[in-house]
Amino acid sequence: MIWGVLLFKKLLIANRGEIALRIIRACKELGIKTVAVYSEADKDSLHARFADESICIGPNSPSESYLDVARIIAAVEITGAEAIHPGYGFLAENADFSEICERSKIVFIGPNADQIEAMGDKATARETMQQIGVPTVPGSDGLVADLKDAKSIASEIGYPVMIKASAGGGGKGMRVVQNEEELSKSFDTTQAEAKSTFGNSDVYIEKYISEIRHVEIQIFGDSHGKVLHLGERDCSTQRRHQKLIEESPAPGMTSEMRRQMGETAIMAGQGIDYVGAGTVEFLVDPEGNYYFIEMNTRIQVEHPVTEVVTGLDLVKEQIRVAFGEALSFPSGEPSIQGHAIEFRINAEDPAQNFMPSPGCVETFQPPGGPGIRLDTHLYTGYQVPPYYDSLLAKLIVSGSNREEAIVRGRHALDSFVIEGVKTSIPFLSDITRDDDFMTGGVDTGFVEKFMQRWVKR
Ligand code: MV4
Repeated sequence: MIWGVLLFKKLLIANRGEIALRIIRACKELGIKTVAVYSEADKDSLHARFADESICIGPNSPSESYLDVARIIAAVEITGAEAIHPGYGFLAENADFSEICERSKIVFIGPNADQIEAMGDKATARETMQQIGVPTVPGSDGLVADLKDAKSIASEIGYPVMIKASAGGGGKGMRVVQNEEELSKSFDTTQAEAKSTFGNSDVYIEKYISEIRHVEIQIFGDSHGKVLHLGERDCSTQRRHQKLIEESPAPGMTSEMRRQMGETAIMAGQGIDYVGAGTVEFLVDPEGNYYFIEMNTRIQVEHPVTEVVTGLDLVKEQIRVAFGEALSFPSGEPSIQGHAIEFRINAEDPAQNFMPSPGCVETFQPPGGPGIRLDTHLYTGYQVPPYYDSLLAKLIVSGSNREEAIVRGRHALDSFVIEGVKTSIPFLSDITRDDDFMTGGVDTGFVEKFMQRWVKR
């Protein structure tokens, strides 16, 4: 047992849904008591039931509950919790929140404000990575001030280019332009949109790379200066920047590429003295060249894929390193066993352009068997509220190789019964039967092409 962790007794979870349950599990294993916070819409939720204590912090709207810093700090004070786990989304990448915790002597399970800020501003992140020697996409050195500046950079690197908002990320606030005429039309608009969406008009430019795969490396740092990596996840199966399927290892990845990209991701983490779980996102082109695009300073939705192929518990490790423990993970290249695939099951109707489908879960019959993990907060009779993201469950399947994982995934999806709300299950099941998906030749354009075949089916 880890003595340092045993010295602390109570952790508050500033989140809801499946990730709140995932954090409760980690705490049970570490012998830490948990406090759940919940909104009125979540009064009958499992996270409020399974935590040792729970407190209602406000009405349905996220801004008056899970995003309200004052209410969450008040819940910490009332319950005497010593730490906060923010999960993903909500306050997880809010530098001010991390700093408020630090100043209030509450352990924030995540990086400090400086580390969050270093990566939150995408142009700064890009410049920092360039200085460290991490490969970035050809483009501007830092911000682009005006159209004249933009034109000169674009003609140097060649069209098409992308204009990206520095305060954006995850696909928000970006535009592709094919030539100088389009650049002239779009530049000021992109700046103005960035200003109105993010309150910051800063933009930068990158060469547009097509036919890419989205490959991200999981890293972990501790407060003793150590940073290691846990291999990659391929997240190319996305629709409108919403990931649908993630897997590890990435199809087409060689151990030499993993070693190189892993080294690069560690350099990125060390360059900002990173502590905690982080993800370094790369674009990978068909020749295998890779470029840093963003870093996420939180535990990600798809972390179980890495847990399954490494056999490690990332949430327990987050808690340990936040309390100053040294990383307990083995050093050196990670040992990857078999193949894991995560299917995100959302309360959405794929036949209606993925329209959200809240309501009552009348039947909940989950799949099981070898190589099946299900992270979910559902139960029969659960009311899916319309106020939050539509993730209902994460089905993580594994096998000794990709083929076995796909077959298990297909059968698990087909035997998974959720009635009362529409879900993405049938759509995901059809993807597991697709030739392009099965051969692993999937890039970020896959879902759109698949949709065209799917609607005509
Ligand atoms: C790009 C790109 C092509 N070239 N940057 C989208 C999300 C954000 N993390 C970065 N994104 C992209 N940046 C350059 N210079 C294409 C995308 C992109 C994408 C990236 C990852 C996964 C899916 C994507 C879907 C569309 C566009």
